[in-house]
Amino acid sequence: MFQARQWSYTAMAAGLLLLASCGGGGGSSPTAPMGSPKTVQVQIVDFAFSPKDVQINTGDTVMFVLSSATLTHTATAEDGSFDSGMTFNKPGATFSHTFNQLNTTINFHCNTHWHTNGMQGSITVGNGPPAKPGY
Ligand SMILES: [Cu+2]
Repeated sequence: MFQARQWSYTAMAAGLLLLASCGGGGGSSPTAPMGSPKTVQVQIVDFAFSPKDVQINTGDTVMFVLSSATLTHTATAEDGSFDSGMTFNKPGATFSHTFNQLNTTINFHCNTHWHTNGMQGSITVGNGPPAKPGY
């Protein structure tokens, strides 16, 4: 005779470790809120700044570049915040200044050709007021 034996197996789930990875959900880093500081070039061509009026944001840099053979120029702020002096001693010479002001307009000129050639310009930082008339 046959005895049907039912073997009950107790399945022992041993050693199964479910490793739940903690994702956190913060994968993507936000971009810089104000954007990266940039450098704007102003060429000194003959007896003029080009462009003569520049719009930048706080933290940006303006780099003046001598692009002609005349050497006796300066880039001088009327409020004294920067002054290149006679650094434009050869074509390609540069003078850079970083503007950390908020909402300001800085009028500047060339000391040598300001009155004779109207060699002047303005740098508006953020929402600065309009440049002085003629700048
Ligand atoms: Cu000049």
